[in-house]
Formats: sequence, structure tokens, C-alpha cells
Amino acid sequence: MDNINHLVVTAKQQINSINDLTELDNIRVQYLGKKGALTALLKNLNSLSADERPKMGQIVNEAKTLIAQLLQEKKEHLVNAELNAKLATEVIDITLPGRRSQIGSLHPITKVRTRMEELFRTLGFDVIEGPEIEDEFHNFTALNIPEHHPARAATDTFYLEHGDYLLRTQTSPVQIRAMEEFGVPIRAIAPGKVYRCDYDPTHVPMFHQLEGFVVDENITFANLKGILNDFLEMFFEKKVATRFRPSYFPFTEPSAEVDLRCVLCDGEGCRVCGNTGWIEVLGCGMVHPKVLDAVNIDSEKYTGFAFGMGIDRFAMFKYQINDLRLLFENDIRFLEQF
Ligand code: 2NM
Repeated sequence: MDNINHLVVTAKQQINSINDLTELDNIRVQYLGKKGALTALLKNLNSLSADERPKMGQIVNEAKTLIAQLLQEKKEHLVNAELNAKLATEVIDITLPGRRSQIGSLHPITKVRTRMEELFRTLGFDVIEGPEIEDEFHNFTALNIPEHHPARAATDTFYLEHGDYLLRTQTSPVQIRAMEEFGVPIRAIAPGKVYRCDYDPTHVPMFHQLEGFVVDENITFANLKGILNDFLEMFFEKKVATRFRPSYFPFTEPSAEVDLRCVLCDGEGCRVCGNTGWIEVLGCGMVHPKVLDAVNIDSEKYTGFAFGMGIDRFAMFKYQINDLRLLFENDIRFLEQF
């Protein structure tokens, strides 16, 4: 009797003191296994007298049931604890705010370029594109830029290592190609990237230009002035005043530079116009007969006008950006404002 009580108490203590399923199974084997303590006691019943045997049998069986029950309860407890520990490591805080994906926006240069294209389309111009890698004929020779003109120097132009290829320094070679391909009459703009060896506070080696031209019979300087004034008024969304100053380009004759009465101070003088009341916005002129000759267009019969402007400069006026380099640093905090 005492012996059995002691056995149960010890078993209970052992079960309470461990925290591991393998150890728990060792305890089970120790008491209930084939060679276990209780199994031994049950086998021993045979050696008892007939009247002691049932009573003792009952006691041993009760002890066996009790230990089995304790083992089972502990097993459930351990399995649960293990599961809870695993779940705790997998907890997700569903109250955390999600990560938003950033929504992109068009670069201000792209927006202004698109706007300029739209306006010229309404004025009857096609939009044409061409290669950024050009040859000397299309970039210089056909444009009446002489052999030793400084613009051709390697200090001003990016030449490729092989052949006579270079990065176009303006988009006029696109217009040369268009005249070669389509002939006259023609009325188109060529927007795009151009490259020059330049880097200082007001110049970057890659910038954007939009050049336009019309070649047909009876095209005059008056047509040029009309188109440019219309375009500028549409772009700046107000009545503008312009000033055509005589200038020189090899590919146009006569040539002019166009100043716009400052759209910010209306000619009063401010930081944008450098207190002159005028801002220089583009160059233009009547297409030089030699340019038409270079692409086999009869320069006795046809005349044309052409113009070129900086898209980046127009973006700066439009959005009042005072530093050109902001447009090329691609800082998202700057770009997402437009
Ligand atoms: C300018 C200024 C003046 C120009 C000329 C031509 C072409 F191909 F027709 F001859 N395209 N663009 C031109 C004329 C460009 O940029 C300041």
C-alpha cells in the first residue's frame, strides 16, 4: 500500500518537474512500460493469496489509471505550449499601415514638350523624330556649317570613336532627313535630346530642343512672325509682345533672335529677365538656299522659315524654376511637384 502511494507521488513529482515530450515518454516507460514499475506490480499479484489479490489488483489498477491520466494531461499541456510558442513567432500586426506604392508622374520637361507639340499640331505641323547619333553631313554640312566652324570642334561636339559619327548638337538634322525623304511642301517640328560639350551653372551636356520649319512656295518672314507669335501666346496663355533682333546662323538668312516681353514682370524688370524687361526665347530665320540645295529642293521655287527653341528653358519659364540643374538631378521630391 505505502509502496504504491509512494510510487504515485514520485511519478506525479517527476511529471510536474519536466517540460519536454521525450522526457515525458521516458517517464511513461519507467512506470507503464513492459518492464515498468506498475507492470511489475501487476505481475506480482500472482504471488498473493486469493483474498488479497482482488483488493491489491484494484489498488494497482487505480494507480495505473491515475498515472496514465497525469501523463496524458501533461502531454496535452506540452503540445499546447509548443503550438502557442510557434504561433507567437508568426504574429502579424494587422493594424500596421500598409506600404503605399508611389505613383509616378511625368517629368516637367516631358509635360512641356507634349504641350508644345500639341500647340504646333494645332498650327498644322507634323511631329518628326530622328537619330541622336548623326553623321557630319546631316548635323553640319547640309546645314551650311563650314568645315572649320567652331561648332564642329571636338571641344564643342561629342564625336564617337568610330567613323564620322557624333551626338547631334541640334535637332535640325532630323529636318534635313525629312526633306530628303518627303520633299516639299513640308511643315514639321523636331523635338528631342541634343548634346554639347558644356557644363556650367546654365549649361548641361544633354538638353532638349524643339526646332520647326515650313518649306513651300511663297513662304515669307511674315509667316514666321505670325506662327511664332501665335505659338508664344498659346504657350504662355496671354497676349505677348515680341522683339525680333537681327542675328546670324549659317543655316538661315536673314536670321533673328526673338525676345519675349518678360511674362513675369510684363517688362518692368525682374530677376527672371535680369532687369531688362525681355527674355530671349528662340532663334529663327529664313532657311538658307544652300540648305535647300543640299537636299535637292529647288531654292528658286521654294522658300522656308525655321526656328529653334530650348524645351528646358520653356519649362523653366512655365514653372518658374530658376536653376537649370534641378531639371536634371531627378530628385523625386522636386519632380513630383509638377
Ligand atoms: C535655330 C535657329 C534658326 C533651324 C534651321 C533648320 C533647317 F533644318 F531647316 F535648316 N532647322 N532649324 C534653325 C534656324 C534653328 O535654332 C536656334
